[in-house]
This record gives sequence, C-alpha cells and structure tokens, in this order.
Amino acid sequence: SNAPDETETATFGLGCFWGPDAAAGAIDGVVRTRVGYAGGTKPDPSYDVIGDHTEVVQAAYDPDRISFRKLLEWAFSEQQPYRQPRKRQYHNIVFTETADQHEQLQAFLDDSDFDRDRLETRFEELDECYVAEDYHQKFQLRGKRWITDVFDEANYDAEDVRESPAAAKLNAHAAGHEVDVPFLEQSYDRRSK
Ligand code: MHO
Repeated sequence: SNAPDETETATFGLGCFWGPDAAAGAIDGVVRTRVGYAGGTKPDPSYDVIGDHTEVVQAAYDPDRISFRKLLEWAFSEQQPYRQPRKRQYHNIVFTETADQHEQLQAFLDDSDFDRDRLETRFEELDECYVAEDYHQKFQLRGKRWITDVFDEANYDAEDVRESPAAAKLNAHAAGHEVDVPFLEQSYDRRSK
C-alpha cells in the first residue's frame, strides 16, 4: 500500500503540546501525530531554547476519512479563540500549508459566528515545523512502561514510535481518550509496508 503518501498534515498551536498530541491521536482519520515548534524565526529551536516559536501538534490525516475542516472544528474546540496565552510558547495558532487548507479555513471562518474583530487566534502559513525532542513525543504513552517495552521489544526506535499510527492511538488511550481503531491503521505503518 502507498497509504503514507496519501496523508496530509495539519499543524496547530494549542498550548502545551502533550495534551493535543494525545487528543489528535484519538481522532478517527488521524493516522500519525508528532509535536514540534513552529511559528517563529529562530533556527533549530529546542524546548529549552524555544525562541519565538510555539509548541505545536502536527497531525497526519487521511483526507478520504477526515477533512481539514473537521480538524479545524476540533482545534477550535480545544482553545479559547478570544484569549491568547501570555506566553508565545503556548499561543493558539492555526497553520495552513496548502491552498486547499487555506480555502477550508476561510470557509470555516465565514460559516462560523466568531466575532472576527475579537479573535485572538493566530492564522499563519506553515513555514517550518521543527520536530520536538523524543521525550516530548507521545508523552502519556511514555508513562506506560509496559506499552513502551512492547515497542522496544519490536525494535522500534524513538522515531519509529513517534511515527507509528498504532502508537498515536495508544497514546490517546493512555491519556484517557475514547479511541475507535477499526483496523488498527496498519496500512499506514511504514514498518508494515
Ligand atoms: N512545564 C509544564 C508544561 C510542559 S509543556 C511541554 C508542565 O510540566 O506541565 O510545555
């Protein structure tokens, strides 16, 4: 299957990225999640030297199963669009990276009844997203040693776990989200190609 090429990515700043990483993983049609830093200008940011960047979650989704619009609805349900956290690290940002996503964002804003003058959420074109340190990826899952041990025994390295569709669902489960895994997303796993 060439499924991995069929996914698109949605990137959102929604505060501390641990929670949105798990919440995004629970969404049916989201097949991979990762956390990172985006929206700023500092080259190669890190958690300790984040500069002017913001913590973001990046969700790879199958556009045949979920629309960017649905992900926008989700992102807006996870934030307070009229209040921006004081720290830029935790800003609410909706990134778009294709013309299609940009159009879906405009349509979503046109159709919703936000008071546009009061909206604080930032809207930006995604420039670069810097992947965060391994210890921030699938943070809740990392607290479940018996699960991470299974990945270790299957010889997954940190990047394999970060990019694993199964790990994204397990991370959501570990965080207490209801997860519907109809076919374990296996065709998306680059290790099972
Ligand atoms: N330092 C805060 C937020 C972490 S989040 C990755 C905490 O420990 O909850 O910014």
